[in-house]
Amino acid sequence: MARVLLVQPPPATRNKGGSLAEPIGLEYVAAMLEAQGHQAEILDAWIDGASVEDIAARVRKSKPDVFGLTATSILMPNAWKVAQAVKDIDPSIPVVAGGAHAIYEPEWTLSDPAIDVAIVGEGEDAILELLDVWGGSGSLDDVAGIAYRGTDGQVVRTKGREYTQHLDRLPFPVRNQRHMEGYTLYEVVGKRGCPFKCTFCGASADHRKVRFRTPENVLEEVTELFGRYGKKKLYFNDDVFTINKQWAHDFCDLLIRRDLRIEWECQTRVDLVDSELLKKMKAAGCESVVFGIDGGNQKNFDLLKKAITVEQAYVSVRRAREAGLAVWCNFIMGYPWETKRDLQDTIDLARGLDPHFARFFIATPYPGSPLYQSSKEQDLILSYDLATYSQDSGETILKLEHMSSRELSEYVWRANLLFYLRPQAFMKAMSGYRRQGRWKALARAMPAFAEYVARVGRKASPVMSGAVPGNLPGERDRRRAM
Ligand code: B12
Ligand code: SF4
Repeated sequence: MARVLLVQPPPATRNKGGSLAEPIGLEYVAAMLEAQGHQAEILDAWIDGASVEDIAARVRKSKPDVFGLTATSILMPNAWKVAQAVKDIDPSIPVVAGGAHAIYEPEWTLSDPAIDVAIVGEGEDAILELLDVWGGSGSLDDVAGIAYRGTDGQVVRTKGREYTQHLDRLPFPVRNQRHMEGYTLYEVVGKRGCPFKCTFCGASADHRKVRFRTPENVLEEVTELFGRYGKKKLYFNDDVFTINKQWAHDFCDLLIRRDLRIEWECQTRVDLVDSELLKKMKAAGCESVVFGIDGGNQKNFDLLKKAITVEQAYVSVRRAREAGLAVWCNFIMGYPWETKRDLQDTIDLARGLDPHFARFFIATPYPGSPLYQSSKEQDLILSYDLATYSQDSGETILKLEHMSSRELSEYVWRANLLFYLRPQAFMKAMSGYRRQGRWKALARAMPAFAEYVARVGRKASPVMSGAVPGNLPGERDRRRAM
């Protein structure tokens, strides 16, 4: 039996790139470890408000046999700091890192010698095999889907690991009471993978085959979750919730039949919904839906390989509103080739679609995405310091062909103002809050929203963080202070 400490490192910057989100990858890994008789403990530095020193203190106290980290690219600089702190305490503790950065950039992940192994794919089975190796049986070479530093210091990638085909076989994520009280929403993963190839997205790089849990299995997890920690809104982490409409229908039918009155939110694509499905989602408790629009005109949709049309965007946003859902639309501005006309098209499209909420992000070449690859090849990336990928500064890290970084920030700033400073947008945002039953959340978010407006006013960073609808800026900071 091994004792494993699993850690989500502290957020890198003030704009933590989202919300207080459950480190669900770690929770899945912990579940598999516990199911096989190991002991796993999760330290989520975001919700625990833990610094690198706090994590080091925990390592000193609990002396784990193995130390695991999860990180997207923007979290990687802090993951390296944490890994170094562990090695300073005891260099013999194996340190393994998983998550998006390890999947897409294992060599980069291992560029800091404090990390011993990168998990290149799913981690539930890989960690068990690693424990066998570190327990004395077999060698790292035999563990599929990892990368490690060989004796000559060179990174060795082992053969690829098959993605888990039958997701129902995975034990439900391990959560703990204190953390669950803090999260604004509970996160659930109904399916894994996405077959689309949007060029700005990491998920498109490994063309993961979509695999589904059965609706019954998802509901069993949710029932258990509510039984243990009380009822809360759910957020489906699935890349595209309605990727298979039949699955979405079956899931909603089940919720309606069982009359569980669960409130939930999800993200999907404008080409994969219709009125019947959207109405059924609403009847099954869905309160809001996030559409990734990501561009402002057909030229950009095509360049981005979005595989959607402007018309589909109009039709689906309208249908979602008509179904009674609060609608969020995400936009990305500042692809290297974009002209000021393109940016104006994005602003016009946002206003024309008229969702309840719109978020405008600055195009960022996240490692793993085709945008990263092409920008790197064309020497368009201004910074490889991952801490700068958080959009915190409001400056782009891409070389823009048709404008300066400052001009782009101003367009993003203008997009927010022109979208929200319309009487109907204000009314809509209010009705969005009402539909989501979020009056308390609104009250809590107000001071942070005022801070955000002030920030925009100072032109410090026009990017509104809070990637999950329930988590407007401020909610997570409030919780961190707890
Ligand atoms: C839902 C989601 C979110 C949610 C919540 C995420 C969360 N709970 O942490 C929200 C909306 C908050 C969010 C925010 C952001 N996200 Co996001 N997100 C996702 C999404 C769609 C699903 C993540 C998920 O739940 N996966 C399911 C779990 C089970 O998988 P997993 O986390 O990968 O974990 C498995 C393995 O990686 C491995 N593993 C992971 N950690 C560890 C650790 C150990 C020790 C081991 C052994 C194994 C292991 O085992 C796990 C089980 O198999 C992914 C896309 C994707 N399909 O991965 C993007 C994705 C991860 N996000 C991305 C980005 C860019 C962001 C933001 C920066 C966006 C922004 N501009 O604000 C922020 C950053 C947040 C952060 N943590 O730093 C990128 C990351 C790209 C990159 N190179 O880093 C992705 C890949 C999508 C994309 N656009 O490219 N995100
Ligand atoms: S943006 Fe969405 S649809 Fe496109 S590849 Fe990424 S997860 Fe898939």
